[in-house]
Parts: sequence; structure tokens; C-alpha cells
Amino acid sequence: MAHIGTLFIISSPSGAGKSSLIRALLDRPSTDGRLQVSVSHTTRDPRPGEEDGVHYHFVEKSDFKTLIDRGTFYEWAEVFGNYYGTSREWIDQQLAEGIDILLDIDWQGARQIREQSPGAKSIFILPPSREELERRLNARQQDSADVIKGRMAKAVSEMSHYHEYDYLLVNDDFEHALNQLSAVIEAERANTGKQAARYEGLLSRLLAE
Ligand SMILES: Nc1nc2c(ncn2[C@@H]2O[C@H](COP(=O)(O)OP(=O)(O)O)[C@@H](O)[C@H]2O)c(=O)[nH]1
Ligand SMILES: [Mg+2]
Repeated sequence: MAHIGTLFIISSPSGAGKSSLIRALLDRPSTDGRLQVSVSHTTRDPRPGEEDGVHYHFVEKSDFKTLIDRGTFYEWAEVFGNYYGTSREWIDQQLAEGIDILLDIDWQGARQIREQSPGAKSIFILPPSREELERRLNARQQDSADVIKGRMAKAVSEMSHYHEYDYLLVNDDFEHALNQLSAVIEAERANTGKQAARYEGLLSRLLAE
């Protein structure tokens, strides 16, 4: 079956506002179930307020390795000492039904998806300034200067991959960034090949002699 949904990869450093943008995008009435976000597996501990099966599937390292061996993952990577992976089955079902999928994954995962799915579109989100990024990374209290420095270094290393992406957004004005993100997705939905698959019946009626 021809896939008519699109995979959208979204990456950013921690603190660029990616999660808020994704949530706001999914909450838009115009999104209307045509866009879903993939829930990754991770070996990191849940944070307060995070729910298993909603934010992530939280698994032990040994279970993660079993899933790798079974070929469960589209892509997986070690990110800052923990494993993260995107499972294939649910995504393929959604795409086959014409539903677009958002992947909130890092640059390593983005590379693996691009190799396997050349039709995937990738978007990188930057914070508005270095100062603002530092401010957001410091917002969680009680962290030592070393921990904060480490977070900043990780953010810079993630951002250095921006040029591998199809689209680059700056989350300065939230509404503007949200509109741009939405525009990228809408434009891709209007792609001729995808519309032709979606509107096969309409096209054959319109073109009948
Ligand atoms: N490759 C890959 N990266 C992922 C996956 N899920 C999450 N990530 C990335 O892992 C990083 C850490 O995510 P998280 O633990 O939620 O912390 P955050 O930085 O506060 O979002 C982020 O860059 C995510 O985009 C996945 O399934 N595969
Ligand atoms: Mg996250």
C-alpha cells in the first residue's frame, strides 16, 4: 500500500520550546487527528508528571536491547547516557491511513530516518538567543554550575547539526514559530503525489471523458 502520510522529524536542543510547540500544534482544531506524535521508548527515568505510554514508554536497559534485537525500532540512539528509540509498527499503520507523524528525536535518529524514508521532512528549532537558552536551562532549580554547563554544551552540540534539516525555525515569537511549523506541514500535505493518492476517486471523476 502506498504511504500517503508524511514523517516529520522535529529536533532542537533542550530548552528551545519544542515540546510546547508540538503540544500547541496538536491542540489546533485544524489538526483534527490528521497529525499524531510518536511515543518513543526510553531507558531514562520518568520525570515528575510524566506518564508511561503517554510521554514515553519507559523500559529497562535490558528490555530495550531485546527490542533492538527484535527489529522493533525504526531508529534508536544513545542520547546523553540513555537509550531512545522509535518503534516502527504503529507509525507504518498511521502513515498507511494517511495520518502524518511527528517524531521528536535527536540528530542521530534524524539521520537514520532520512536514510530509510527519503520522503521524511525534517525541522530544526532554535532558541531566540544564547542568553534565553541559558535562562531556560537554568530554570530548573538546585543544579550545580557544572550540571548547567554540561546542559549548555549538549545544547550547542545538538544545534551544530541544524544544517542537516530541511527547515530551520527560530522560536522567538511563539505564535509565529507555531504558524511556521503548521505551514510546513500543510504545504507537505498539498504535495501533488500525496494529493493524487488521497484524491484518486475525485481525479478519475474529474478527468472522465
Ligand atoms: N533518536 C531518538 N531521540 C529521541 C527519541 N525520543 C526522544 N529523543 C531525543 O532525546 C533527547 C532527550 O529527550 P528528553 O529526555 O525528553 O529530554 P528533553 O531534552 O527535555 O526533551 C531529545 O533531543 C529528544 O528529541 C527517539 O525515539 N529517538
Ligand atoms: Mg523531550
